[in-house]
Amino acid sequence: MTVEKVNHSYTSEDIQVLEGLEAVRKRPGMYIGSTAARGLHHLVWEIVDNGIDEALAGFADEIRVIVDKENVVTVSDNGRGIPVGIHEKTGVSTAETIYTVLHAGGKFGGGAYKVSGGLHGVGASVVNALSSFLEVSIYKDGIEYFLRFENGGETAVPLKEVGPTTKQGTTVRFKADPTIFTETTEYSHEVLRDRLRQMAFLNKAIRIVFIDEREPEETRESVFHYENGISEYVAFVNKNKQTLHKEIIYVEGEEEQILVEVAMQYNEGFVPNIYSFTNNINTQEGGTHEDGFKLALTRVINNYAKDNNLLKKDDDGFIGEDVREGLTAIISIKHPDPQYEGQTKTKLGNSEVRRIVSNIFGSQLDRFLMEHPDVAKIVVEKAIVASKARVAARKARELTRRKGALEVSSLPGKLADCSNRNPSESEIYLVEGDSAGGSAKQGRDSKFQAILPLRGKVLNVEKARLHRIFDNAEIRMMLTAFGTGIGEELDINKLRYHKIVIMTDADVDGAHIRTLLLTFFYRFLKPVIEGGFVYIAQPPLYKISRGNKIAYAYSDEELDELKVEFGERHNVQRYKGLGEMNPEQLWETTMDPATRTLIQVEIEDAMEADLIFETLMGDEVAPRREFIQANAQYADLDI
Ligand code: 28F
Repeated sequence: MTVEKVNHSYTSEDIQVLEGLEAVRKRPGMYIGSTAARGLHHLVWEIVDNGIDEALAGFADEIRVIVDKENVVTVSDNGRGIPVGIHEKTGVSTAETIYTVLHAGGKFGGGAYKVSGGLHGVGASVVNALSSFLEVSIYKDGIEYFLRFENGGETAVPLKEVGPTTKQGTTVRFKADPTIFTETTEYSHEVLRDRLRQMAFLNKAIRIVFIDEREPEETRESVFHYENGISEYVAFVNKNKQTLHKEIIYVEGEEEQILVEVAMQYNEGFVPNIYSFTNNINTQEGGTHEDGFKLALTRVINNYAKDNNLLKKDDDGFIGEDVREGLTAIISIKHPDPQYEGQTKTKLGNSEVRRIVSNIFGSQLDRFLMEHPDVAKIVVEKAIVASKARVAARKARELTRRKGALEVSSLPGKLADCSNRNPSESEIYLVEGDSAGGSAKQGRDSKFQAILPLRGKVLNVEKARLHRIFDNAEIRMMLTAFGTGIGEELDINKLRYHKIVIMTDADVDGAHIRTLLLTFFYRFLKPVIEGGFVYIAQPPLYKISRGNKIAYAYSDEELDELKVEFGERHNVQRYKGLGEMNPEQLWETTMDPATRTLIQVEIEDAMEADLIFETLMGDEVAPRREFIQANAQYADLDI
């Protein structure tokens, strides 16, 4: 790709001295959102983004990320190398300035723009401020330079020449400060791997090498390089799905300095999977690029169907939903000045983008359909089936609504509700099995805890159309209890419990039921997950006792520790299911707010979560079996 103004040469005026790094250390959350795992990973993204920018500017094509056993991270690129001259305003090197002055980057100076990042682009100095040490090596015009900071950005070694080199680029090595990241300084292999892979999908010219020295040999090194970029991303998302046509539709264009890329492919499923990105950031709330795509898709398919007599001239035609059933699409744009809106600032607001994406994508899709009549026929037939199903679904929904099945006035009989009517103080436990449900009912605090026992495996939502969802008794009970409604009619303000706790056995079946529930929430009650209302209960795996002394272990490690503490002659009971605990034990270990551990369900990245669901729910049996086997212990779904 090309980016305008890349040859802008930086002068001191570009760097505005704003505030010192102490501000960052005092209130890290303000700069990186959190000091938990998420904020920790943010440090890596910040440095990686700088390398990606150098690549998008056309000067680098490889980024390497290494995590060593001590969780020290090394990121390097093969670009021009950070400028080494003395900076006019600060009197120290530009490299040192970039790492010690807040907001010192092209971004705030005008001129060249950052393509990558943007949403989090807080600057390299923030990473320095939050690191116990940070080193920069610069390989530029045959000379290697080095500088080092300690204790959150104090210059320990100012820029110095090391000697001659044949290399070219920038390498940054840092260790997150454990006094800031008190929860953890350990990176997640999966989080790093998934995002780096995504970066490679989104930037086809870039090769990303990820080396995790904490991993066994087989998973230590990953190389991500996708010459076909987002087309390969679509193939990746669809890999466990039955696709309807082989060729992935790919469109690219540029207008008013805005680069647009779209890739799409239909599968046999019914749920749309549309993911949009602006400057490599997943715009989870969508925005004008997604709007433009949807408008053009509906318009072009309708026109094609009518022009080719696949629809009658006076037919009402397809609505947007009809042409999006079973569609996997990636929309990626690069914009010099993105404006974000929405609750989580992940909705693109620039209004010109709607028209531009619609033009570029619309005209090229039109042409694609003309040139590929076989694919066009499949797409139109799919939309015809979808539009018929939509009419049927509406009738079914009206029927259910008339019956009052979704009214709170008819709360399900199996629900043991709580007496508190204030949602922010109320919890509902979704409990696997009637017997555990019984224990939970007896053990709970009925003032604020409601219990809903769920029998059997909840409907596999992935395979069912919306109208069939309403036929499922378990689903209807849940929806009635929650009170929000579903899909486009969902009103989060009507949610009757601000904690929805999934409590399943610590075995494969329990993991499966939990995944099914999460799929259902993800597909139909997404705002409930996004609002942070969904939790997973952590029942103990073991009870250890000696005489009157009792303790519970939630992991094998914990059990080992307790065994030592309890000494000889202790008794260990392994809980195979919730049903083996009596009501008091269930309360004490899993339900009492004073002692329990709840894991809040987060969808960090909707796409990765979807892939997990897809692996479990999709039509292909083999990957599902593999997944369950690999996670048999206590399937950690990473969500
Ligand atoms: C591992 C992380 O940070 N790579 C970078 C460059 C190259 C230039 C640059 C960076 C100076 C004033 C901003 C070189 N030559 N990888 C990286 N590579 N920064 S960061 O310039 C920074 C500007 O404000 C660079 C000519 N122009 C720019």
